[in-house]
Amino acid sequence: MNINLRKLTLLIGLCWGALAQAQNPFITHRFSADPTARVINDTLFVFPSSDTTCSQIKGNNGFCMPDYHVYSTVDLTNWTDHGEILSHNTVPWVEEDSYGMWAPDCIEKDGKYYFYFPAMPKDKSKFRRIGVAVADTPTGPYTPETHYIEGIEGIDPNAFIDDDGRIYLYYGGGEKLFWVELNQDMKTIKTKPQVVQGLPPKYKEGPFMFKRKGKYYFTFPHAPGGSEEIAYAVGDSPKGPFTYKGKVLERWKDGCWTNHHSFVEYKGEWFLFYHHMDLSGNKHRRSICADRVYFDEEGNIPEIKATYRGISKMFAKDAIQVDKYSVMENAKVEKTGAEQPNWVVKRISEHTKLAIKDIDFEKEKFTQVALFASAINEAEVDLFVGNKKMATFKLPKMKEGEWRLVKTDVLFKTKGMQDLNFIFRGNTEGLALDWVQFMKKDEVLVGKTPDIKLFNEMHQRLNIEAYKLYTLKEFKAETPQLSKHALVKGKCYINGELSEDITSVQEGDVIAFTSDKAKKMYNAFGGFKASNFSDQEGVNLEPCRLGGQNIGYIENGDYVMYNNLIFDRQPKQVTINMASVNDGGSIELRKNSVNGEMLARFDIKSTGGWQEWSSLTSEVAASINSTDKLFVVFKGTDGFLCNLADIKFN
Ligand code: FUB
Repeated sequence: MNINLRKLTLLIGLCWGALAQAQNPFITHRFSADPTARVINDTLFVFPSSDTTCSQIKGNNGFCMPDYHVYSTVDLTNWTDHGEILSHNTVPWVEEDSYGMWAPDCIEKDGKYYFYFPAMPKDKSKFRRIGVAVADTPTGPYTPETHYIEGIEGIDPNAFIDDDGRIYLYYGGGEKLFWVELNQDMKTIKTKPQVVQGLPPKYKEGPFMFKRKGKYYFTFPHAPGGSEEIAYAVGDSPKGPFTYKGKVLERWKDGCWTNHHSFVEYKGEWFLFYHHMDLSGNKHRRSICADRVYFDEEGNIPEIKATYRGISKMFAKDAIQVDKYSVMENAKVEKTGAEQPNWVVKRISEHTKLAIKDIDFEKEKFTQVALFASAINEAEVDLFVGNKKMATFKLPKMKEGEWRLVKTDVLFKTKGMQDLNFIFRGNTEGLALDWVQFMKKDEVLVGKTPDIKLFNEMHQRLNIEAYKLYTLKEFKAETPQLSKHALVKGKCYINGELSEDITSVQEGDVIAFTSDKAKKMYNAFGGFKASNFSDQEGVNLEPCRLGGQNIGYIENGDYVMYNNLIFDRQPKQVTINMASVNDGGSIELRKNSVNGEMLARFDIKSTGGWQEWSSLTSEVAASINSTDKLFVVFKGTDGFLCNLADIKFN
């Protein structure tokens, strides 16, 4: 599989529609670019384009962009994917399978939603034409007009309705950008296209207009040299002319040539939405991000720094991933070597600047704070809330590669929104930070082990959530799984001390596991989720429309293995729930190895969509019992073969 590990991590743990802990990028279950953010009835919607992987070059400029999804949030943290609203094969005037659905926009007028998009026309009259589709709700269904808007051509439409009710459409990519006034029908032009005046030379695209305190802000990606920065100009009329004011977001210097953005005011704050390729490392598979915008007193936009912190809510009571910083200088974010990847801050020195802004302490009375860190020398980390020192972590000398949870009392209690700042002292060579979390006295923090991989396996199998704070009562309620079908042979540390007895946990203790021997078992006859595998090669997890997660991104030769199934009798049949858009290939259930005795075999046939699920049943051709491993092996040719949601024997 060539999906990178950062993606894998971010995909794991998401459920269909709801993407928790959304920092940058904030949509991670699919690639998306060119985000236009709009506030509609107290909800923040984002209308981006979709980047996908084509097995052959399709579309233009290496982009493979078949459709549009719409996303929304009400809390800046949990995003809902409302699914596809339009595709290259659902618009009458668009060339089928043209993969050229570039940057869109959507705007409300008189209770209707007008979705503007550029696409390749069937009549091949121009590189891109601009069309409109109309809906009664922001999430659709959208009905596309049968023909594109006559009289204009180009990419990246942006609609703007001024306070006097006049409607403008901006668009284009090249040395020039254009504006045109639309009729009140929103579907036809009222004036001839005109060049937007006052902009600097060189390539520009993706215009986005907004009005603030009577000023018109004409904003655009601009490539004066190298990749695109986001720039702005201001004027006194939506028709211009504008005065160029400079850049608001620096260009990417890592190979992502494009950027494309929008500005939006939501619940009294301003935000910039944009895209980057950090998740994929591939400039044709971009992901959407957002950061806060602050205007100065004159209405200028001081340069915005792209952060990993993003705009989501972060709470002191949760594990705050230090790599989701707002400001970092003289340090590096690196991936740990663990199988289940994780990012940590490394190469720290006393010159390191590290801040994570806007952490919500709510009204909680936190008395302790824990830092998950690795240090090969004794070092000290001061944690400041604003500019007041709240705690000092004294990190002991650890073994190379060892991670420990270091807990300390806070020097004062705080509440509400606060910024965290870190200062480093001592011998910081080899120092690395993973996460920090605040606790109250009666809480038990189930901490990570020195071995991230083992801990992840533990919490996956025991169903104990990593980073979660449990009250002692909750923790005890969660742990009955330690008995019965679960088997624990590993070590448990309580407050760093090896402990034989997990039930002796006291209030305020920190628990760390160092074994992967515990195993949650599933009844093969009850039906179990494909995602509950014990091992795998090549597959990823993704949100499943049926609930939970399915395994997906499956290619030829990938497999999943289960050594966690209880067979209390010999099964006669097996039923799987799979989805695919392709015909061809097979799913093989085998015993004990990828080439083991065949239990059942299913041909892969299209179900009409990656989330259109279909049940297939087969006789079980060989014996199997609880001591056997079940291998599900995927065979086929190029591309993704199928998704698998669950398996049930009977
Ligand atoms: O996403 C395809 C194109 O790349 C957009 O239309 C441009 O704005 C650039 O982001």
